[in-house]
Amino acid sequence: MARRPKTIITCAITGAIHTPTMSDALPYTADDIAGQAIAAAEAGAAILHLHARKPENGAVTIDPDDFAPFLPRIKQATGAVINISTGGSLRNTIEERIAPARRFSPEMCSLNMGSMNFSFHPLAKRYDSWKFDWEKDYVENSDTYIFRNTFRDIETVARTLGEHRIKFEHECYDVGHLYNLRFCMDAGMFKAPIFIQFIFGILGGIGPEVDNLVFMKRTADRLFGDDYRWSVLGAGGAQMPLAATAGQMGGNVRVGLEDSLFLSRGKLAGSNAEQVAKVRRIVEDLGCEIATPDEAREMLDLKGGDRVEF
Ligand code: KMH
Ligand code: ZN
Repeated sequence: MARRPKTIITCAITGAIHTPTMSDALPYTADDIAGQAIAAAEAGAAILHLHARKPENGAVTIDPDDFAPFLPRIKQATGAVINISTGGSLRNTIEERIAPARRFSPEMCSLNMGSMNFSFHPLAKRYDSWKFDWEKDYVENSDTYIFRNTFRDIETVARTLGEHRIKFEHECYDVGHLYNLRFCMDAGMFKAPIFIQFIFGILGGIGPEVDNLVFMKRTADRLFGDDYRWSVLGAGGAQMPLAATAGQMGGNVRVGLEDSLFLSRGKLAGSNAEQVAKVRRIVEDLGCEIATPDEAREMLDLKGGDRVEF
């Protein structure tokens, strides 16, 4: 039997959905983002997907100056691949959203493959009081957001960041996004192997059922053949169950407090590293080996940690 490829664990450390009220573990100071990212890498994450937060109140920020205090610290302490989000806060232009990646030229960046509703407003009902002023409005008003990722936006990201030889984490929240990606590949925007993050359970995207994962994978097989690697992100309670399914199917997995604040049903995770350790156990129990950062670099054809600008 052919050897199974190793499993790449991505950990998304803080994101732009959850707020400090929702969990004391959600990192938002540079010290905490760096510390949790380093611990996640030590626990087995080969790729660290990073957003920034304002250190005084945890608000989402895409100011490159807010990434500057933690990127070099993470690089110096780990060999992990650093992936900078271009998702922003759902309120920014694409030029603003790619500013951190342009400045720091990481090995990887996220690239969202379609425009959509992207809402987490139901979370607001769970809290009577909030730690910081901005949180309630931010969460409640997410039912008015359109997450804009037009073909022109995608082309801008591909052209601007492609010059930096950045590899993209193509975030696909529904089957149509796979077809958008095929169209962009045919237009010459991306080079194989591409890396697709199948995303399930975001309100506005496809639901977190195993049937949907099988369908996304089958569709991607048809559209991309051997030209792609894939990973699974299940939002909220779907995180670990879908990671286990992806592990069984030979895929890669993404965890982290950006995607779920929980370790298991009703139990908040104490840190990102706890989630990484758990998914690592699951993957290893299934008979798979996890990939080191250098193995992930080879599998995804990355430019190398010595070619970043931080
Ligand atoms: N929070 C994830 C569902 C991005 O950073 O570009 C999507 C995400 C977007 O990771
Ligand atoms: Zn993100």
